[in-house]
Amino acid sequence: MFDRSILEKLGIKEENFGACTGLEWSKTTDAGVLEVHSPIDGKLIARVYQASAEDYERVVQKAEEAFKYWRTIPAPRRGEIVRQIGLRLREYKDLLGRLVTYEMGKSIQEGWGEVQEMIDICDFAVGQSRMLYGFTMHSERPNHRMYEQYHPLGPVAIITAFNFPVAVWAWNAMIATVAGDTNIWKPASKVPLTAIAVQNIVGEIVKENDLPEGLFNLVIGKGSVIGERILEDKRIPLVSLTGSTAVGRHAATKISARLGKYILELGGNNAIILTPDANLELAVPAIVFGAVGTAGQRCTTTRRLIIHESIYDRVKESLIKAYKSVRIGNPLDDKIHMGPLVDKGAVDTYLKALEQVKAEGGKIIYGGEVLTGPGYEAGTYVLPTLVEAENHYQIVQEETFAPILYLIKYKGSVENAIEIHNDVVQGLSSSIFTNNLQEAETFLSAWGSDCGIANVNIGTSGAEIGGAFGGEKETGGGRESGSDAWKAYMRRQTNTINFGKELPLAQGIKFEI
Ligand code: UN1
Repeated sequence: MFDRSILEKLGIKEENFGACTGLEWSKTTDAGVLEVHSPIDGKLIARVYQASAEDYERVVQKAEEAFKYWRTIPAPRRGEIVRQIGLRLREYKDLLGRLVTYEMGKSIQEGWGEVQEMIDICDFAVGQSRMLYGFTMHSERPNHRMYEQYHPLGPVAIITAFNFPVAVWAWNAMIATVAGDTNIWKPASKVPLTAIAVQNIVGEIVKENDLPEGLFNLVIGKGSVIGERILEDKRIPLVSLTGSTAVGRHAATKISARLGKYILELGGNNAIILTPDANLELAVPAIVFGAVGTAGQRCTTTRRLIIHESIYDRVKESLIKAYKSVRIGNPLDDKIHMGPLVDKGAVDTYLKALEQVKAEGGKIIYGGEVLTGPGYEAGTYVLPTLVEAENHYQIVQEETFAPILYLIKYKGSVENAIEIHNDVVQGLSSSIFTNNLQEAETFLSAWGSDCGIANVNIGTSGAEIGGAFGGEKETGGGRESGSDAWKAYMRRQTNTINFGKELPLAQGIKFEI
């Protein structure tokens, strides 16, 4: 069902190289090779020769050189390049979306959605390129003026995860580019081909505009070789990393040791609260999309449902019914809701989590199986699963990247639900379904949800790019994408200018010589 001519149209060969500085690709063949298989049918898509330490060094040098040029270009003109990237992505939306789906396994609707997310952030970044605002302040000294400005930061490393192989790069890279930074992208080794395709698309724009090598760099390589170097590299002032909390903790320690900056977007354990006033006609599809979309492998996936006891049985029955209608299969078919998990390792993780939840007293009420038979030969398709559980179970406290939804009962007021809701270490996304204003506002108040994202009457996943994306606690605290997230990609400078003939000191200090 996957038309292999798409690969050629996106510049992907049978054998590909792992590092690129814009147009020029590395030639290294002895630093390990990735064999990229589709989770859909298990077939080999292509090979990628990983980048070596020398390739990395070349990339960083080019990124540094290009930065010296790029920071001198006016921000709106940097925005013009991003505008062209957005236009080109529109042309490639169908092909790139199909490759995202074939390489990673999310439904084609979500594959296209992911490319749309890239296009949206391009549009956003173009506008932002004329709005890199600082404040002006009133100086306490006569004939003095104070203001602040935002300057480009330097080469920014963007380390992305397999679940959003291209959109998360775009959130970071398009904002970094208008900010005047250069980019070094390390994609997840499970999904290097979509990154190569994007690098080729951006490469066309680099060429057409006579831009220097080093503005957009890609480096596909081992964590132990490339990842560790990035974390320790003083030439990289900012690292934006999406991944597990364990990886983020390690990264933060290393980057902090050199006093570098980081944006971390780590695990979520997102919940939806259903109060007695919830409109279940809205809630049920939102829950199913949130729990089953991307086969439960979004950071924002709905993992816990906190349901008022008075509607618990009704919700449970509606969900079982809805889960029975989820179409699971080849995600390239646009009628399919849920494709495979990313690989067999992810299937093991799914099965182990279910064993554990049963051992802790949980009860599987739907799903819990690996699918077999025609269409499921790859061994990567599972049934989305509903489990009755309690919030304090160890496994419920963890983020399991699989379509497992825990149903948890609460009694009494919304405050009780919020207490359960916040009683996990992660803090990414959250939502409440209610038509009761007091409950909704309590959930959004300072003593409500402790997450970076809190929604009312919509689900936990599928955020728009215009908002700042990220979360609190062990989710890492970083913010990417919209709102004023751009500030993290720039260095801030406060300027005081004396246009008088005296030199008054602040705080009224007298110092005469
Ligand atoms: C992620 O899973 O890392 O809000 C990103 C969403 C998407 C992005 C998720 N816009 O679900």
